[in-house]
Parts: sequence; C-alpha cells; structure tokens
Amino acid sequence: MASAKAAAIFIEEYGVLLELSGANSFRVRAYTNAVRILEMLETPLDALIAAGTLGEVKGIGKSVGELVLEFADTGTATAYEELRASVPDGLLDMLRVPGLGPRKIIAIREALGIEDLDALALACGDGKLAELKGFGKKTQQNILKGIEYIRAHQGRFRADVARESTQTLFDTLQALPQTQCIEVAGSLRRAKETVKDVDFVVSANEPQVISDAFVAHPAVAEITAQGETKSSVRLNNGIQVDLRVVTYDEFPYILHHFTGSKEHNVALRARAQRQGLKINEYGLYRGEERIECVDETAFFAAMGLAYIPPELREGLGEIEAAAENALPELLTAADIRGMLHVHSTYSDGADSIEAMALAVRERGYDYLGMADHSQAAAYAGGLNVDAVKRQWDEIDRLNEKLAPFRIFKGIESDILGDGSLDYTDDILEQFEYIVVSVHSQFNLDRAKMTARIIRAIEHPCATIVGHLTGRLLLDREGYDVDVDQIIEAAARCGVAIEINAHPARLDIDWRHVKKARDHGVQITVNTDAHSTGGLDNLPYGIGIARKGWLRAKDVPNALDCETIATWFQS
Ligand code: DGT
Ligand code: CA
Ligand code: ZN
Repeated sequence: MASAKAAAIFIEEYGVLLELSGANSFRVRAYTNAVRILEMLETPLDALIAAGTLGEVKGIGKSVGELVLEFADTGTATAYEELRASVPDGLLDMLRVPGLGPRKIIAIREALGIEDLDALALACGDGKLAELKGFGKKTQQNILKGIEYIRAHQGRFRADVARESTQTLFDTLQALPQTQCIEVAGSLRRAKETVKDVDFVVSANEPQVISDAFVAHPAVAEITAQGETKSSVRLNNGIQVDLRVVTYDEFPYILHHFTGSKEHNVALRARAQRQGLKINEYGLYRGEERIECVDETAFFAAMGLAYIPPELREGLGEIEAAAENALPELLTAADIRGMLHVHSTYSDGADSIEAMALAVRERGYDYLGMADHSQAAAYAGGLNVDAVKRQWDEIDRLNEKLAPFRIFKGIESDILGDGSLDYTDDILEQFEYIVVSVHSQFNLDRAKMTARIIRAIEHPCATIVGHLTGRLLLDREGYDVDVDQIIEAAARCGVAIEINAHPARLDIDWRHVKKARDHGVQITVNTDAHSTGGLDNLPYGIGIARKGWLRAKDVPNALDCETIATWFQS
C-alpha cells in the first residue's frame, strides 16, 4: 500500500535519476508529467491498484504504472535500484546546490568531467565554470557560495529528520519494563531547527538492560561506544544518538545537564556558585550535601528560579527573567485556533480546498486561511484573476456548507522584483488577507532586497510577510536582508511576520522573533501546508515561537474566528 504522494515522490526521483543518467528529455518528460497526474489523482491510489485500472489513467502509461505497482508492493522497484546504482553519488550531491538541476549537472559533467562537489568547487575557483555556455561569472559565484554553505552545515540534521529517525529507538526504550523515566534531551528538546546529534536520558535500576536494548536495535548501523551507563550509536542515515542511563534520584540533574544549552549551563553554574551551591551532572550540592530535587521544577526552585522551559535555555536572559519571576507564559499548540497560509490544488497543493478545510476542522481548529500562489508564480500554478474568482465562489459555497467553520479568502502574493504585489489593487482589495512572499530574484543585494520587501509591507493590503529570508535549512542560505529594518517596517505598518512551520524553513529565525515581539510585531505560526499532511508540521513552528519567547497574545492565529476577521480588516 502506498499513498499517491509517496508514489509521486518516487516517480519524481526516478525521473531525476533518469535525467542524470543522460536519458533524452522526451523520455524524462513522461515521468515529470506522471508526477503531476499522481499528485492530482481523484481516486485514491490504492483503489486504482485494487481495481487494476492504474494503467488506464491518462498520462500514467505502462512503464510508470509498473514502477508504481512495484513501489506500492515493496517500497522500491528493481528498475529504480539499478538506475540509482548507475548514477554516481557525487552527481546527487550536486543536486543540493541551489540553481543546479539535472540538466545543468549533465552539461557540467560533459564539458568538464566533473562528478562531485569537490571537483565542482575547484572548477569554480579556477573560473572554468564561468567559461561554459549558459553559466557566467555570477552563476559560478552563486554555485560556489552554495557549495560552501552545504559544507559548513555538513554533519547536522534537520529537527524533523532527527526526531522521526530516532522515534522507534525511543519508543523501544520507553516500552522496556526496566525504564523509569526517559526523555529526549539536547538541542532537540530545546526545539533547535537543526541538531548535531540526539541525546536520550533514561533512569533505570538495571542500566545494562537499557544499554543492551539500545545498541541491539535494528535501526542501529554502527555502535560507536558501549558501556553500562554511556553508549553511542549511529543510525542508517548517519545520525548519532547518545544514551545516558542513571539512577532515579539522578534523573532531574542529568536531564537538565544534557538539555543544555552549554551557554545556559555555564550561566546557571555561575549563579549557583554565587549562592554557595555547586552543580554537576549528578546533583546540586551545598558543600558535600546533595539538595534533593524530584524534578527540574524543584531543581530550579532550589536556586530561587521559576521553571525555565527547555526552548528558552539558550543563555539569552532566561535565568535573569526566571529570578524575577518574569518569564513569559509561552504559546502552546492548544492556543492555536486556525491555520493561515495553506495551499490547495488551485496552485501547487495536493488537496482540494474542501479536503484542506475538513482536515483543519478535524484537527480541532475553527478556521482556515487559503493562500494559494499568485499569478507570477507560474512554476507553482499561480492563480490568474479568473481562477481567483472561481476560488472565491467555491469558498463562498464551502463556507455555507461548513459553517460555523470559516475559510478566509487569502492569497500568497509574490513580491515582484520592484516590491509591488502581484494583482491590480482592485483585486488585492477583495482578499480578506494577503501573505506577501519573495519567490524570485533571490540574488538582489541587501539594500535592494530590504527595500523590495519593505515596499510590499507598506502596501495597504499586506497582512503577513511569508518565509522572510527564503532559507532552506542545510541546503540554501536565505537571501540577504536587513531583518532589523523589516521588523521596524512591519511594526510601523501593522503587518505580521510569519514563522513558517515547515521544518525545512522555520523562517523567520527564532533569534529574531523576540526582537520582533518587543517591537510590537505580531507573529503568525503558519504551516504553509501543501497537503493535509503538511498541517502536522505545526509543532515545529510552535517550538520556534516558544524559542522566540512568544505568548498567545503575540500570535494572531491564536485569536478566535471573529477576532481575527476584525484584525484582518484593520
Ligand atoms: P547539538 O550540537 O545540536 O547536539 O547541541 P546540544 O546542545 O544537544 O549539544 P551536545 O549534544 O554536544 O551536548 C548536550 C548538552 O550537554 C549540551 O546542550 C549541554 C551539555 N554540555 C555539553 N558540553 C558541555 C560543556 O562543555 N559544558 C557544559 N556546562 N555543558 C555541556
Ligand atoms: Ca545533541
Ligand atoms: Zn511561499
């Protein structure tokens, strides 16, 4: 069994591999087209397979149909595996460089014999790439920048990758009868956007049982350290997991220690010292005597501090605030009342407006803000004015049907090169809210990019700035923009900034969120869902909101339906 989405991703990968292997573009196009068909299937894929009618779907064809069947059955396909084995790994690494697609990679390989990032970086350094037809100096410079970015972030993982790939290992340890307490610690517990490794802390009477189960787990590819209380393993995707097993009494101290951050720990130790106390991994001491703490709350209280949520433990003033009992009451997932910035099949989403609305309602929210792509976004099926009007009609019908649930008529308007928005004002004025985002011309210099976004913010119809820097974590640096000036403009114009909850974005960066909040800027937490499944990315956005010290009152989509409708109008 397989979802149409999984099959579409599989066929898309197959098409990319085929193109990298030098197949002609006519053959490749059959797969690219099939991807779109799979994404838009009206009948569930499983039903088509069960009925044996997949091959009859227009645009699928025999070879794609066979690949999908084998994929649905086994999770892969022989033809795919053979093709994958014939393409050098280095060519796939090159795909991660922004601006390099299969066609350009093939051209580089043919002209210069380059098959990996190192050789590509050398060729850029020597100016060889700029001499190729269709490349030029500017492209060469951008490719080199892209390679440097990838190298600088090697060995780190996105939070969602870390979380999902370690989940079964965690569940296995949690289910052991010998396990008393277990938590994920480290940067993942602090809701960092990327992590170097994952840290588990466990308390148990028989530590060896826990350690044995840990290293014997089927997800483990390599054991890098093995002991009764300390072990480390590497999983198949390369991520390292560290395990510490302690006694029940020691658990709160070790949990705190391995949650970090290092900066927080150092600051807390200094404070403890001033109070005549001493902290180490295993306890909190006055002289030789350990001060007993049943949990982290008691641990902080013993130092005269309010409980500090893990997301705030970055050594950025949280200890001082806890001492004055001035920590914010942080936003929680339960505070969120509606989902803004959601896509549908009108542009590049995989699900209909109704399917998205039902999925949002099912998850317990009161409203949905549609925000499909605008007309300039041809690559993403952006809506021309006719499509916009059809969508408005459909939303009116759905609102009657689904009341009191409410769908707001919004758009994700491209910010054009000069900072103007993507429809005439008479159309823009009819949307209930507008997300403004940059999706083109990423390479403007800092001053031009900043002015461009500020001009969009100053448009009276702008409501929210989408994914402020356009970064793709570990893959693409954000465009160069003066965030302080953007925050100032957003505050002045009453425009909100989004935290894009997609785990590849988490943009605006949490390091800027508190500053925005302190300037009075409202911050929406948006999933930017392109399918119903995308709605489940919300927790990553909540984590970033909490890291940015946000309270429910700072977040417009924590407002109820009527109140946010009023906020849209203001
Ligand atoms: P990362 O790099 O994403 O793995 O980030 P963390 O924070 O998970 O760092 P990690 O795994 O090296 O260490 C986990 C925690 O252990 C860290 O947040 C705080 C604590 N820790 C590690 N090294 C030190 C240190 O030198 N001093 C203190 N006070 N604490 C440390
Ligand atoms: Ca870690
Ligand atoms: Zn966007």
